[in-house]
Formats: sequence, structure tokens, C-alpha cells
Amino acid sequence: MKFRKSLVGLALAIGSLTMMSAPASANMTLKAADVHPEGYPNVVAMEHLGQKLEAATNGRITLKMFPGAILGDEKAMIEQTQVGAIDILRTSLGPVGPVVPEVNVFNMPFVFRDEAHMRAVIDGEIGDELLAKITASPAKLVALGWMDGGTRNLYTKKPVKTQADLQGMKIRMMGNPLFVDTMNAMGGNGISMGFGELYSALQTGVVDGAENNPPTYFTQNHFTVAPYYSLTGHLMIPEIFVMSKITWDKLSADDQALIKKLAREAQMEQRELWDAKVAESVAAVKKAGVEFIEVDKKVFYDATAPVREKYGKDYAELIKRIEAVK
Ligand code: BDP
Repeated sequence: MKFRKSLVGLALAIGSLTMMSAPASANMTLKAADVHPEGYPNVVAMEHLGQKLEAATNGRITLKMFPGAILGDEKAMIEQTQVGAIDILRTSLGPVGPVVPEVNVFNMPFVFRDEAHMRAVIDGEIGDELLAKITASPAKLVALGWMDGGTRNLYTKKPVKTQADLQGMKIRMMGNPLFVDTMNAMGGNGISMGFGELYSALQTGVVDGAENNPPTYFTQNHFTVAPYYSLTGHLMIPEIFVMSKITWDKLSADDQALIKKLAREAQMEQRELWDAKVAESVAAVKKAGVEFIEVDKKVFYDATAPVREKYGKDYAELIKRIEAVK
């Protein structure tokens, strides 16, 4: 009798499971990745996207986050996303440049006037167009949304106030020739290097400095080995999150629409978390004794004009439209 009851129970359970998974795409767990650690705004916003997705699909689609670069540096993770080994990747636009050259317009030094301008561009028509271009490119990536990467400033083991101070210094840049050109034009010696190697490279003096936004400078502990933060503001690189085209094609149209909606929400949520993280990071590194150095930005702006010419020449129309955004 007992046995028969449990059989009925099992049949019911199987029945409701099949009913739940009947519509749309089959059950799946999306593998999401980020170089940043647990608790970083981008990681938190992505995890929330996953929780909402799970709730909206009654557990049919879930997301598992692999933070802290455990799946590799961004270049390697972009490749894994292209072949479907990673389903969703949050990455800087920097290393996407060599894969989809058109995005390099956003990677150019001093292309945005300030953060408000950058945000207006990525949230608006031009931002949508660039996402669509990534999706339409042969890269096999579906661009879901933007995240804020704030402003990148130079940080070094010895203080830098002028271009002359930067002379001969080896500065780590992200993997994209545009950034090496940018650092060389600024007066330093740009070295392309993976993110994961940077802390020890700074510690052992393989490089004399690097450049990044305050949250990265703080959470990666780079401030402990390069305690001078020069406010060059030379790059404002938006970040994106992309889905593997292979994964995207397995989703029903309804699921795709749901993910797009949640992606926009994640974009806006990260923005708020980001602003709080910037404030927290600036306060923390200052408290730890980091010196913030004001520099004459105009000098670095003028010095990098040839880089904007070189990488922007094919996109003159787009650059004009970016400049026109209020
Ligand atoms: C951080 C970005 C991250 C990059 C890193 C870098 O959020 O995506 O990998 O810079 O410099 O600001 O490599």
C-alpha cells in the first residue's frame, strides 16, 4: 500500500516536472563568468539577473557564476564564449576590440567628455547600435547590455605628475594594440599583459605601473604595490555582457526576450552599485595612504590625438554623433 502511494507520488512529481519544462527552451544552467570577485558590482548585478531569470522561468533556466577569473583572463574567456563553453561573459570592451574592430571607437583615449557623457551614449541610440553591431558581427557573440567601467587613471610605484615623469616607465595595458599606442603616446612604455599576472608584476617590478578605475585598483590590492594614483582620466571604457551565440540559438524567442529585458535591468542596477563602489574604493585607498595626484589632462589629451586619428579615421561619422550627445 505504502509502496503504491509512493509510486503515485513519483508519477505526479514527474508529471509536474514535464509540465514545467514543456514550453519554450529545455532546462539549462547558464555558465556566467567575470574576472572580478564575488561582491563586485558587475558580479552582483549578473547574479541578480540569474535569480530573476530562475524565478520567471520557474527554475527552468538558472545561472551559475564563475567569478574571480577562475575561467581565465578576458581574452581566453571571450574565446570560450565564442565556442559556447561559457554562456554569459561580462568583459571590458577593451579586449573585444581585436575581435570586433568597430567597438574600438569606445576604446579610444578621451573619446567621452566625462562619465555623464559616456553614460548618455551607452544608454542611448548609439549604445544600442554598437550592441547590435557586435551581435551582427561574425564573432558569435550576442551583446546583451552595458556595464559601467568608470574612469581609468594611471597608478605607479613612483609619483607621476607630468609626461616627463612617465618617461621610461613600463605600464601594463589591456590586450589591445590601441591601449599600448595610447600609453606610448602619453609618454610611458605600454606593455600588454593579462589581468591575472598584474599584481605580481607590480610587486616584483616587472612593470612600474598600470591604469584602472578605483574599484579595480582597490579590490585587486594594486594600491598596496603602486600607491600613487595620477588622475589622468585617459580612458573611460564601457563594459559589456555578452551571450554565446551557440547558447542564444538554443533559447526560445520568449526566453530571448525575457533575457533582453532582464539585461537592461542589470545594466541599470550595476550603475547604482557602481557609484557606491567607486566612493567606497576611493575612501579606502586614501585611508590606506594612497596619494591622489592632479595632472594637466590637456597635455595627455593633446599627446594622444594621433591615436584617435589612427583608430577613429574610419568612423568619423560615428565620432561626430558621439560628440553631439549631450
Ligand atoms: C577592469 C575591467 C575588467 C578588465 C580589467 C583589466 O572591469 O573587465 O579585465 O579592468 O584591466 O576595469 O584587465
